[in-house]
Amino acid sequence: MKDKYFKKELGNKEFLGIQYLAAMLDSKGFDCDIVNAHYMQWDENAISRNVDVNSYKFIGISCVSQRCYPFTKKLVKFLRERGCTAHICLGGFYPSLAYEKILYDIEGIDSLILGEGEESIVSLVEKVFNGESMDQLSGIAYLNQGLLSLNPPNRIMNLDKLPFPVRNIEYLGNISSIGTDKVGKRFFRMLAGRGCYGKCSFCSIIRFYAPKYKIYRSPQNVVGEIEQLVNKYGINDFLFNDEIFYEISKKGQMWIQQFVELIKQKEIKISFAIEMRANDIRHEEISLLKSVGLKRVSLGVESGIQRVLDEMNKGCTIQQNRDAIDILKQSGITPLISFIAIIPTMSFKELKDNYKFLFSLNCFIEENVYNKLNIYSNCEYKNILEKWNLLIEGSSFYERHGYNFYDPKVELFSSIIEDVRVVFSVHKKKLVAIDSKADNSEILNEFQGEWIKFNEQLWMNIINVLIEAIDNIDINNIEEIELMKKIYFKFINAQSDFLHNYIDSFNKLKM
Ligand code: B12
Ligand code: SF4
Repeated sequence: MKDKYFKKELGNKEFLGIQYLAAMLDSKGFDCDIVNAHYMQWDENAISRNVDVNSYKFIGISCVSQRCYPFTKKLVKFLRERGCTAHICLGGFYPSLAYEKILYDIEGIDSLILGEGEESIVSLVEKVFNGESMDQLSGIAYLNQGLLSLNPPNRIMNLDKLPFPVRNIEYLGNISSIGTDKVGKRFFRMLAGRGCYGKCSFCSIIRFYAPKYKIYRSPQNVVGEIEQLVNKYGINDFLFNDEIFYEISKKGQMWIQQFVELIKQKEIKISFAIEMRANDIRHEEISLLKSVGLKRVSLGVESGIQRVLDEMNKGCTIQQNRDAIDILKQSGITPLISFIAIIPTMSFKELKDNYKFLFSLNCFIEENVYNKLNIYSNCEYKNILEKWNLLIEGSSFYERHGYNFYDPKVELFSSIIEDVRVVFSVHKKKLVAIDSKADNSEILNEFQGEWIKFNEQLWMNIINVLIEAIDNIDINNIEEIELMKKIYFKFINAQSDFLHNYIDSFNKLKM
């Protein structure tokens, strides 16, 4: 059972960045191995048990998000302590954004590659293997006698010249590293291009890709890769990782038309999911894409408060978000929305309105109910917090920025909802067990349908009861707050028991 879950859940961790890098090195004749420690759930000891780390001349470590940093640092230290003499290079989002601090923070690294890595890694590996200096290479940062040496990266303007990312089982460990979604269907991750024209103040994309716009692969190149994967693996489901699949511009519209025509011409039967900005959703393109297998669109709705959307520099109105969801629903496409319920600058009134908006959308996803704004290294939103005097500087540069709340009632709400989330997290394991026990996806689908409705109703009650309780207390009266919490958690524990019984009865009856 555990194994099945492992494969399903971690199957989602296909990692295009390193698959692209391996394909590029491969195409230049370098013999390279991928170790997907994240996917394998390996710590540093498991890595050294399973991989002969001292047999490599060059080790590249991907630190894709800021959250990977503490482990990355530990791993480099561990490798050096084990006598590893390879050139160690880090790449990914976080090293690209915080290169200087990282170079001074981790003793054992030789270089960082900034931005897209395919061209830089080849030049770097050639230099390292020839024992030559790195000083002329673009996209590389390193310390030269203790001083920062940096050549900024260039964007890859012609993505078609990159080899397709490696997918074969020799590189990826085993077949289950091809993604598997919740109802057990395998999918591949894909990229139709890179970058986004948006300027959202909480997002790291805008600092990573300069210039800040989307560069497309040609439709021929994307469809060629799809065709190859369908023929080789018989897998027809695709999840596009692009931050935006297309934008409404002459170029974007033409791209969609050609992409759709090609799939039709070649008679490839696929289903796929994409990510979009709400203001780029129109009936025309959505119905075209639907005709060749579009099933789901992820939308960064983010907030139901216009002031907050503006503060986020989202470039979208509440109405555009609503319209986009309506268009998708009318077209028979599932909207998967991301939403940040709790924002530090919010008033309690805004928080209440935000939940009203969220529940009115009829697009329930549990995480959205307790999502709080995450502020990653040096994103624009940090300046907003500074202006509001809400920023708390953490003790380590690699922690997400901490913050206080403008409204004490929002702060109280946020801390209580976090505790509620912990109470309910025990049920997640049970749900996973149902997921992995169900060999019949019809039963699973039926359960999931019922479960979503049940869970939405449950969370609406949880939120509404808490909002009412906080609305009615004197926020400066600690005793009153403690009493309210006591009563509220009695209610929460009863809800939790109720949920436990619901899941258990389903488990016994249907599986
Ligand atoms: C798919 C995805 C995921 C997937 C799969 C992970 C993966 N890497 O494929 C999953 C769902 C697991 C995931 C999880 C998370 N993700 Co994510 N994810 C993405 C997403 C949408 C696409 C990644 C991708 O395929 N990019 C395309 C490839 C080609 O680019 P790439 O991975 O960056 O790799 C290139 C370069 O970075 C560089 N490079 C990368 N590694 C290395 C290593 C070396 C040695 C070298 C030389 C170069 C190099 O070269 C690569 C090729 O050009 C990105 C956004 C984006 N568009 O990139 C967010 C993104 C990377 N994720 C992000 C976040 C925050 C997370 C989570 C923390 C979310 C959460 N709250 O849990 C977790 C963290 C997981 C973890 N353990 O750290 C943020 C990171 C922001 C930051 N500053 O840290 C991003 C940028 C989204 C955003 N808009 O802010 N994610
Ligand atoms: S639309 Fe998405 S990817 Fe683009 S800047 Fe905004 S959050 Fe980032």
